[in-house]
Amino acid sequence: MSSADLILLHAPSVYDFRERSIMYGPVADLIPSAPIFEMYPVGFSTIAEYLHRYGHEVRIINLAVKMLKSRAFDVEKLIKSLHPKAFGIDLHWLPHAHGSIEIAKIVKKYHPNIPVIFGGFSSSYFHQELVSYPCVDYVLRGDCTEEPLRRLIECVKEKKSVENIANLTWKDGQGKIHENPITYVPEDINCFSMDFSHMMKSVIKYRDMVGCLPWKDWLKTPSTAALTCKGCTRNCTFCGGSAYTSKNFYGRDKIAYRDPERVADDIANIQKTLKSPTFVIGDLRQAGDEYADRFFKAAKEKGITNQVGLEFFTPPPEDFFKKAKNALPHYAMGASLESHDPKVRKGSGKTYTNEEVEASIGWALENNVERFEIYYMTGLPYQTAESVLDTVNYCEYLYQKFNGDKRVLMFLSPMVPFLDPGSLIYENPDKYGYTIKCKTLEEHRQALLQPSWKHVLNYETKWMTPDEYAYSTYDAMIGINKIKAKYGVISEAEAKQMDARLHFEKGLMKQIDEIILIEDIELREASLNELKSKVDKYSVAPDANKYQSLDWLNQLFSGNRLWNLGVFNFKPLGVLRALMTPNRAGD
Ligand code: B12
Ligand code: SF4
Repeated sequence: MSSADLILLHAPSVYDFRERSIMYGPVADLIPSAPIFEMYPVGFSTIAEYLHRYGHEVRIINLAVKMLKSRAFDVEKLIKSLHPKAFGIDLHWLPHAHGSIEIAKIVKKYHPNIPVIFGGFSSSYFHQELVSYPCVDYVLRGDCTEEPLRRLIECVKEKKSVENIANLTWKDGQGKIHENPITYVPEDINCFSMDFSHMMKSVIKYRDMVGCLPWKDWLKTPSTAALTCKGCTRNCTFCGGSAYTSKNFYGRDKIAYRDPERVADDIANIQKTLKSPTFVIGDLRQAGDEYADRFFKAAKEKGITNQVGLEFFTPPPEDFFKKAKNALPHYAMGASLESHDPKVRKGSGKTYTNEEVEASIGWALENNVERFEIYYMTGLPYQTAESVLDTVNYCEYLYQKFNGDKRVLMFLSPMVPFLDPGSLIYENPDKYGYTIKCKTLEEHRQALLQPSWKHVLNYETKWMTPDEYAYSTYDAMIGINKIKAKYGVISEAEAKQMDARLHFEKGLMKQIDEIILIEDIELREASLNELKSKVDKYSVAPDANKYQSLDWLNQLFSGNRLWNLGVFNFKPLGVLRALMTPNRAGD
């Protein structure tokens, strides 16, 4: 089997999660990943495609999925057997602070002379501390690393100096740290491509299906993404991808867009291979209504029939939904309202009103939207326990207003496990009424090992004690679940399972709170370990099911839908087509 030039490894959030007893709670309730965040960054695909274009072979290995799928999977044995020119590890999301560095240590143990490259948002934020770990050689900063990484791989291959590579933090032979400025910040992202066929080629080339999976249950409920931009025009106060964070920490002054025709192309290309929903990342109206119009026109011309998920940052007007209906036979909408409470929503950086949102929901429902997902979050500025519980009443009000329309789906989760570093709140905690409990990368690494999610948090707000925060969040989730069952949005059986899980976790949290008061360290550890099978039940057990985020996806793939004639178009002809027609936008 040929060896790749670069092997990209994705670590679990906590490296030894298979041994540790940690109650992760609802940390990953609204995403497809399990609570060890086994999903790798979309950027792995753009990196793989870009480097491949320049003749460098890239292999992606999702170690986290392999570990989740098999208790017996031996990480060290696999890493020992690999011999690329360089290893890349993502520390994009801060929740990977523990796992990513532990994996880097293993790489260095077996391959002391193979360079280890880190990248991603959290790597960029903590780059100096990160490169000071002996197991890390290079950190590539910024939100676009494809080109600097290409140059770095060439320098590694040709043993050349890296002193002129943009965005690179590196150590020289004497261990001195150098910080090359962030000068590679593309103004548009047309030259990158989410080449999905790379994943399938890799499966065949390395005979490793599991290692390529974006997340554990991807084969059961596949979905894909299409990117409209890098950076953001908004400043949500809790967000580490905001305009403020991008400018101050990733060197980006201005958002970079992908041409809307290319976004439509990306979706059409995915459709050649898969009958799965594609989520368009970023509000189509962020660059103005003309951008959205161009996207819809191109989507119609391409004949996109897969379901397309759209999100909004500000509620769209009626016209938008008419155009969506006309262009896309299957579309869904999603929005993070954060709270129903105007003061809390404003504190999170969003200024639109409930009336504006409700008008948009009405127009979407009239214009054939297939799902309208609404997300709420807890742990925000001005948010009291009372306000959290009031959100439940607002959910009921919405179902009443829209006659119990089952297309309206509501979800709530806490801001977990961390408040994003680089966000407005993280950088100005006093101003927003927060206390930041972890400042360094190492503090975050240690926090991740705490026995329950309430203790992992890197922040506290002055509006709720940690207990008020955790319990009001659970109570609101329980309340919303009941309302969804009442209006038939979820089945009685699903509601019962979810309810059982939430009460079970509330109870466990109380038990853990008592155990951590035990002074005898050995007895404390033993008592925590006794809970291991219980804490894993709804999180990292191989058959765990979170019951919140994926119920609609499960329905999509089990219901009698158009695209449910078999999820994959590539069996077997599609595989060949995908293998033979690489999608290289920007070539
Ligand atoms: C889309 C998105 C998602 C998607 C996932 C898409 C995916 N698989 O990548 C979903 C909705 C599932 C998601 C989930 C989460 N997200 Co998110 N997400 C975003 C969003 C909106 C856009 C990111 C994006 O599309 N990037 C574009 C792609 C193409 O590039 P990329 O993946 O970033 O990769 C590039 C660079 O980062 C870098 N890079 C990345 N990895 C590596 C590795 C190496 C070796 C190198 C060299 C370079 C490199 O190079 C890549 C190519 O240029 C950002 C906000 C924003 N404005 O950016 C938040 C954001 C990244 N997410 C964030 C968070 C916190 C999360 C969650 C932890 C939330 C949660 N508790 O559920 C989870 C974690 C998911 C998991 N691993 O299981 C934070 C991260 C802050 C931080 N520093 O930790 C952000 C900044 C804002 C936010 N709060 O939402 N997210
Ligand atoms: S949360 Fe707000 S600031 Fe962050 S990416 Fe989304 S819209 Fe932009």
